[in-house]
Amino acid sequence: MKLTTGDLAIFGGVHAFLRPLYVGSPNTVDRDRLFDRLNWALDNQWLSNSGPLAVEFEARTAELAGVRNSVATCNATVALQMLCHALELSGEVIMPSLTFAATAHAARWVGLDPVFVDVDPQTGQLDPALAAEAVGPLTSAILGVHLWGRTCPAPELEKVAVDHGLPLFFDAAHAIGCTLDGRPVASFGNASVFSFHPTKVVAGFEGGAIVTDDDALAGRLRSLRNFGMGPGAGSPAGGTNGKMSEAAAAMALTSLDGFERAVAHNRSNFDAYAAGLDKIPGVRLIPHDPSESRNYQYVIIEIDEPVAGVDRDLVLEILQAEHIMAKPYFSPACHELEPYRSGRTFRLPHTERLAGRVLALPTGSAVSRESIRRICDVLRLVVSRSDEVTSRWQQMKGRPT
Ligand code: T4K
Repeated sequence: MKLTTGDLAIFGGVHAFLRPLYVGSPNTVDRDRLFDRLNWALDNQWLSNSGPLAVEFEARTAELAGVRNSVATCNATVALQMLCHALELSGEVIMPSLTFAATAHAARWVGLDPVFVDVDPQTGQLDPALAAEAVGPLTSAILGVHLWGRTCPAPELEKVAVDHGLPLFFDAAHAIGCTLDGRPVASFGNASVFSFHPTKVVAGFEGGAIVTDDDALAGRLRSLRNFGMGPGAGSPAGGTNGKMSEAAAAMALTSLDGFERAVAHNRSNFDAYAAGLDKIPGVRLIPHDPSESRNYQYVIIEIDEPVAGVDRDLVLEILQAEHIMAKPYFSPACHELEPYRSGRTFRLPHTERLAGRVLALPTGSAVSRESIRRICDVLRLVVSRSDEVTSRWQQMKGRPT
């Protein structure tokens, strides 16, 4: 256990972990089951183009999302792009800025202008009242994001969308298996998009899916995914290659088999963080609401510098020196990135504040409760000795103290 600032790796101490602990390490899967599926695909001599494994994965993800259709894709970014085309959007799309760049870039890539709206300062989720205020003559849709697997206020956003006659869709990249008052979050709005990137709770090497109750929309998406061919064809966008391969589907199915185990492990890790971070001044674990069930794949803390005595970026540097590879998800927020940053005249105070304060901590099957205890010990030491930590760091960097 580290007792003094000299024990911290950033000041020459021994790393808290020999091997780096990553945010987003893929959850373990049953390898025999995975190789059985891959062998089956090879024996079957059908490796892509809506093969049996991708079709099975679609059925299982539709059921989990509580909707009739799931359209499996190569990743979530292309899925979002295809969905923008299938919904025939033009002009502006209202969305949060506090999200991964993919949300905004997907819209931009298909010629839409993201209109960024601020978030609730406590939850980090899109503020529906501000979304309503942002609706203008060029608005063609609202795009909600279930950030960190928390639920964005989907029923309130549905009301805004209905009031203004706008389509509503969700970036649910983080939110497979999440529910609000028992209802799968991916069943809100016109459609939702999941990601099955290795960093996600269900991973397909790469992969995505669009889930929807709208059969006609699903038909258009299936055609767009396959070069614009087949039933549902005729989009002005033509089509693309957005298909999920059988190898990705084999991995995603096997990962899905272990979904409940992964969530239970993540939940136990979340509780260990909650206990370990309790009473560390200025370190707030973004909580969950009793109305939600989550997959807990993202554990997010907020560092309140005036209280903690250290800022988020220094905490990040200290943790990484310990081989605790925390990530500042999501900083900078999208409106601070090009191509949105240049010429920007507006501010998003809650987004900017949170983007400067949040950190994702490692979880998933590679992370044990004992590892979490050590991570929390490091955070407690840093905050309890924040003055000493800051002045040593300033000396080390040759900065005036
Ligand atoms: N919408 C939202 C809200 C999203 O968060 C994302 C993706 C998308 C849409 C788009 O989904 P996809 O098109 O990707 O399906 C990573 C992922 O690449 C990205 O998929 C994910 N969100 C984002 C939150 O994280 P980076 O730039 O942070 O990646 P990188 O290389 O720094 O890796 C992240 C962490 O994961 C590191 O700690 C290392 C670890 N890692 C990563 C990989 C690939 C592993 O341990 N093993 C691995 O195989 O974007």
